Amino acid sequence: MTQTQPLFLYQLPPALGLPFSESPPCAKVEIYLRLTHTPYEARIGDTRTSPNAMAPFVRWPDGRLQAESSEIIAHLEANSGLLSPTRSPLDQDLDPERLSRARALATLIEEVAYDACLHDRFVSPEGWRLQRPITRELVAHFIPAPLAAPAAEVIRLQQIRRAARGPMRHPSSGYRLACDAIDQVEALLGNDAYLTGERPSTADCSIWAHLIHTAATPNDSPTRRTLRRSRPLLDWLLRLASDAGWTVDPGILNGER
Ligand SMILES: N[C@@H](CCC(=O)N[C@@H](CS)C(=O)NCC(=O)O)C(=O)O
Repeated sequence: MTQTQPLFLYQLPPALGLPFSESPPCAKVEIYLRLTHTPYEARIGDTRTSPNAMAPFVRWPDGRLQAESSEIIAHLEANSGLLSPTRSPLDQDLDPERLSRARALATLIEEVAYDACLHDRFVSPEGWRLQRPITRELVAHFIPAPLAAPAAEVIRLQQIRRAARGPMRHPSSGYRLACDAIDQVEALLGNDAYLTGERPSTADCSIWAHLIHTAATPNDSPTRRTLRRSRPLLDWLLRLASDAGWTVDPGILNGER
């Protein structure tokens, strides 16, 4: 009898005292897998073996490799019985109008909040002071330890270039856009438990992964301040983490630790 291969999720390891990946796109896929009770095995991913040279990527049970967090989730949504017969698509039967607003916001957050987070961690001198040991530790998984320090500086330069590819090219207007997007997420959440009402959606997974990293970044920024001011958003971040079976110290998110 042939043994079915599990789904392998290749991702960057946890950092900052959080129990999930230091990379928002990796955390987005992992929370989706957990909320849908999809069986998987998490592995540290070497981006040199990824189809798009980035993490996350997965190895499907048939052996194919696939990258791009949104495409991985879309494939799982479209083939919900693939890995677990009892699994339903996360976005099934949600209010279509609310779901489409949440998805549009997810696209915006992935662009502006992600780049703001890169700016916080890699461009800002204080951010890099705090991020440098995390990046060194990450690269030491893949290359000989003596090369980790110079490699981390190369990665910093790459991330500085990536942070400046969109609105964060002009940090003051970039941060304004990102803060405005966070305000829109708060407005969409309203008094509900999730962005799409009583149940979380794929948009919750995406926005959650980016905003929990914004809140947990150890150095101050306009986006972190905007987020930390919002009790409903902080509660929503903790609620989703708990639904996924993760214990997150609230002090990491609200600065009281
Ligand atoms: N659009 C991609 C973005 C993935 C991404 O940016 N991954 C980062 C980690 S947060 C990465 O692997 N960076 C390595 C690099 O840029 O060389 C997705 O959603 O999967």
